[in-house]
Amino acid sequence: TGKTSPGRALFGDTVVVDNIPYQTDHLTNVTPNILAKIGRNLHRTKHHPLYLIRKRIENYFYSHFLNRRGNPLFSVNDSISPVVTLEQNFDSLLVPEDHVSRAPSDSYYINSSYMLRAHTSAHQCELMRSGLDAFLVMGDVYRRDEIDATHYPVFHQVEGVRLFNQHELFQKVRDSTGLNIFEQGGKQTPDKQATHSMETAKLLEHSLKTTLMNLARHLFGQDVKARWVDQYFPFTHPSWELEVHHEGEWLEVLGCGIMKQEILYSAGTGDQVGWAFGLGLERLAMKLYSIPDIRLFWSNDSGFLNQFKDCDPNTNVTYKPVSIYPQCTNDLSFWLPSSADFAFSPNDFYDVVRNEGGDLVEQVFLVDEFVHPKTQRTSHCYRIIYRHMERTLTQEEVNVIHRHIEEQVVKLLGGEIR
Ligand code: FA5
Ligand code: MG
Repeated sequence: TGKTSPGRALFGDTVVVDNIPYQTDHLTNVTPNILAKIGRNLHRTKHHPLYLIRKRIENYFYSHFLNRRGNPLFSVNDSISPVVTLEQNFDSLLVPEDHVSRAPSDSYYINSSYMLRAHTSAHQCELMRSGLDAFLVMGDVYRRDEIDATHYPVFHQVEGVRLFNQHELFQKVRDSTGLNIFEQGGKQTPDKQATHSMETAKLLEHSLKTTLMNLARHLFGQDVKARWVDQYFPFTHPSWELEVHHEGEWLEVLGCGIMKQEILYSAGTGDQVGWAFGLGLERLAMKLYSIPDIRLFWSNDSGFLNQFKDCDPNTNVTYKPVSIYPQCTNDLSFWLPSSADFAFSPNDFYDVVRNEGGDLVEQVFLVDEFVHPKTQRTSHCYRIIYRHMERTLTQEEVNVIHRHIEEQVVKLLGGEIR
């Protein structure tokens, strides 16, 4: 359709990402605020807490997994561009056409062919195709998501993949004669894929869960409280999530599973089997260093950064909040555009808020939704909580930002302020 998208309204015909121009189209929904995060590379910034924890993870894999020659088994890739094709992020991983993660309300699209990766799994296929059997990928990932203390639209993941041939998988089995990694004419069950033998499923699950539980112990100590929860991912079966206990609650820190055989097959390595995981660096760092709010990772404030300045990856640091400044709360109500213009989602509003308010916005939520009985128009009321991480905000300052948000709601989203 010839209708303008919020992306077109922001950038016109071309948007420059990582120094490369791209034609905008109806799917374009990246924002200047998000694009400004590309190249920050917090996971490669010396002494940043995300760098320290990433090194701790790397050291675990370097010291515990060696190949026959005594060299590290896992190779590390930490500088792959976050700009990927939809094929890399979704199709290569068997994500169905109608899966929620493909919705424009959930991912950042540059246009109909390119996007900002929503997970580091986007690189699994290309790295397997290049011949690697064991690798880690570390990088920034981008998602349109809620706004609160543990969610941020840019965060960092570490992907791990390990492949095995028949010999490697059965190496530690006492009598492996007659065992086969594949099984013909089998069926998929909750415990295994159709082409895998039961032994393959059990050995891979054991290897994966021991590797990750030992990583959790390496990070948080021998008596870390952690549990496995069954999960679903389109690219693994069976799949699990690991949760660790943090401040009285279970915090999900990673997803993992046995890689779908179809994916290995299309990567040209169908005679192997393997497991994969993807973990969230911020969540782990928040627990390890007692960092209370995910926005702090983006702070340039010396009060934050200096607490990690002299640390090496093995130092145990406990972050001490500099001080807690007061919040300002403002509500904003508007009539949604009629759905003929474009399908409005709350994430469209959250992006406008982030764009104008940046990290001064601590939380946004929908407090009221209302349909006018006569006109059938829908109105949303959002509550925006503002707080500066390093000083007290005045109500006047907040009002200026709030007014800018109202203006953008009208201009970009076609809303009508009530
Ligand atoms: C994934 O991204 C899968 N690619 C993980 C995977 C890889 C599964 C390989 C199987 C095989 P998920 O969406 O659950 O899964 O994200 C993984 C982790 O990233 C989460 O456990 C969490 O620690 C972190 N995470 C997810 N969303 C956010 C967010 N908005 N802010 C901060 N961390 C997040
Ligand atoms: Mg998850």
